[in-house]
Amino acid sequence: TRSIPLFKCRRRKLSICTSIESVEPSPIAPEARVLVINTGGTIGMTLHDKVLAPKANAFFESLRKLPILHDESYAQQTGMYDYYGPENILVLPNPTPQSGHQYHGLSKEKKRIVYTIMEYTPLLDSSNMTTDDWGKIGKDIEKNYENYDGFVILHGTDTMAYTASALSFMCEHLGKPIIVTGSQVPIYEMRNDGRDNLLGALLIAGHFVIPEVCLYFYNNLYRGNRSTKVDAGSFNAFSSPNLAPLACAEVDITINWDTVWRANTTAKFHVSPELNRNVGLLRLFPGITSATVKAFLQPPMEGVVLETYGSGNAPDNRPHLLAVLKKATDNGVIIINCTQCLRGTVSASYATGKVLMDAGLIAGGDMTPEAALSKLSYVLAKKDITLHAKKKMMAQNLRGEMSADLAGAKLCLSDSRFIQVIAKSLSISCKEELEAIRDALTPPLACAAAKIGDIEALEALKEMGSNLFLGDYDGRTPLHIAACEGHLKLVKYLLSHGATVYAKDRYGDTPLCNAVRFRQKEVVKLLRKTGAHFSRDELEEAGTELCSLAASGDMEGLEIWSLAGADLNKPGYDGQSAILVAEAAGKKEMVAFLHQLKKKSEGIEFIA
Ligand code: ASN
Repeated sequence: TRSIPLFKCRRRKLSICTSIESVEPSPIAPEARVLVINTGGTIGMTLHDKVLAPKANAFFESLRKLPILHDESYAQQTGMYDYYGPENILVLPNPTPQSGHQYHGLSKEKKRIVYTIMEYTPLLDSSNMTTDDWGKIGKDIEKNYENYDGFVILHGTDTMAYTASALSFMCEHLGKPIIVTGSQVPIYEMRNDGRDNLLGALLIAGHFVIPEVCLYFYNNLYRGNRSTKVDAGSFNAFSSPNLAPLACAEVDITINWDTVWRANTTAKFHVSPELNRNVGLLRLFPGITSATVKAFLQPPMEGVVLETYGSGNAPDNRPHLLAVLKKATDNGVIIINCTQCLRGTVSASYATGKVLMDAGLIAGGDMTPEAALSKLSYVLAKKDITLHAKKKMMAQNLRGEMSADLAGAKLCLSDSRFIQVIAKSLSISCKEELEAIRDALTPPLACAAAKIGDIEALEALKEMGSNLFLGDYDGRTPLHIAACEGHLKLVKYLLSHGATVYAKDRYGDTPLCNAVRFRQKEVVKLLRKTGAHFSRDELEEAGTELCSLAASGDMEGLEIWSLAGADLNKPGYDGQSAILVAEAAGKKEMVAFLHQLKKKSEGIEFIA
C-alpha cells in the first residue's frame, strides 16, 4: 500500500534570501523534537570555593553560543522561536557531512533536532539524589511524552546507573527513547566530554526509535539497567558488563537492533512513580557476623540485595548466618542474590550457592546491584499484588535487566532454507553477509505478509531472526501496511512482537496517519490505546481537514479524526472550525453530530 501524505502543507517555511523575487520559500526539513531535562551533575558545574558545584541558569545560554549545539541562523530563518513559544529552545546544526560519508549513520531523512532545555531547581550533584528525584523525572517525562520524539536526562555520573535503572522500571510500556547522560568534566572547560555526550545523546534520541531507558557515555549507548560506573577518572566511565552496547557512535552510529528491547505491548505509556525506600544493599565479606546481617534485616526492611561471592555463593558452614537469612525470608523480606563480580551470573553450581536458595533467596541472574535494588524498590511499591506475585516479578526479566535462560534458543539464521538458497546463488557464506541479506530481504517480505494479513508468514520470518519492526525501502513497516489494510489481528500481533507505533515512513507518516487515511476505525482505536498520537504539526493542520469533512457531510471521516485525537475546535486555514462550517452550510444533523463527538472526546480521552 502506497502512503499518501496525510497533511498537505507544513506550517513553517524557511525563507531564503534570493534575487529572484517569485521563488517560494522552501518547506523546513523534517524536525525531531527532544526534551532535555537538566537535573544537575558535573556537566553543568563550575568551581565555587575551589570545589565543583552545580551552577543554575547558565546551561541554556552557554549552549546557545556553541555552534555544534545550536544553529542560530536556522532558528531565525524558520521562525522557530515564534512557533514554539517562550521555551528554552535550541536546534542542532545540519548533519550534512563534510567528508562525503553518508550522514555518519544517521537516518537518511536528515532530520533537524530541535530541543528544549528544562532545568531543575535546585540542580543536584547526583550524590544528593533520592527516590523522590527519580519520581519527579518520571512524572515530567509522562507529562511531556506526546510532545517529543525522545528525551535526554542530564545527570551526575555518580548515581547515574541507579537513576537509569529506576527509570527503566518506572516507565511502563515505553515506546520512545529516554537517554541519561552527563560528563566527567564540565561543559564550560576547554577539554571536556560533556559536549560529545550531549550531542551523541541528542542525535540518537532524535533519530532512532529505541524504546528503552538508555545511558550514553563515551560514544556508547548502553541499556540503562545494565550499566554501572566503573571509573572515577576516565571519560570512559561506564560499562555494561553483561550486555553489549545498544549502539556505538563511531564514524557511523551503528544500532544493534537485535539487542534493542521491545515493549511488546498494546498498552499506553505510563509512569509508575511510587518507589519503596525500605530496601538495601548488603555486601558479604569473609568474617561478616550474623549479628550484622540480623540487624540489617530488621523491620522496616522489606527488600535486600545480597551481594554474594562468585556465581552467587555464601558460606555453607555458618548455620547461624543461614538461619538469620531464612528467618527474614520467612517473615516476608525479599532477598535477591546478586554477584559481587562485575561480570557473570548467579547460578546453582556450588553447594555454597544452593544453601542460599534453601534459605529462600531469589536468584538475581546477571543483574547489576543497581538494577536489582531499583527493581526491588519498584516492585515492592506495587499495591494490590501479593508477596508471592512480587517475588515472581523479581525473578522475571521485566525490562531486559537480566539475561534470559538460553535453553531452547530461537532458530538461527543459517536454519532458513530461503536465505540459504539466495546466499548460495550469490556465493555468500559468512555470517555478516548472510545477516545483511536477511535484513535487506525480510522487510519487504514482512510488508507483503502484512498486506494480506498473513500472521503465519510473519511468524516464519520472525523465526529466521528478522525484526518485524524494520521498514522497507520507503521506511514503511509492516505496521504501516497492516494499519492501511485494517488487519486488526495482525496489528495486535505486531504490537505484541516489538513493532513501534512511532515509526515514520519516508513521507513522515505514522501507522496512525495511515489508519486514519484509510478509515480503519478499530485500528485507530488500538493504536491510540497503545500510545499513538498526532504530532504537534499534524494537530495544527487537522483543522482544515475537519472543515472540509464537515463541508462535505462526511460523518465517518470526522469520527475517525476525532478518535485519532484531532481537536474538533481547531480552526481551518480561514479561522472557522468544523462546527461553524456545518452551521453556515445549514447542516443541522452534522452540527448535532459534531457536538456529540466533541462531548465524547472531552468526556473520555479515549474509548477503548
Ligand atoms: N559528583 C558528580 C555527580 O554525580 C560526578 C559527575 O557528574 N561526573 O553529580
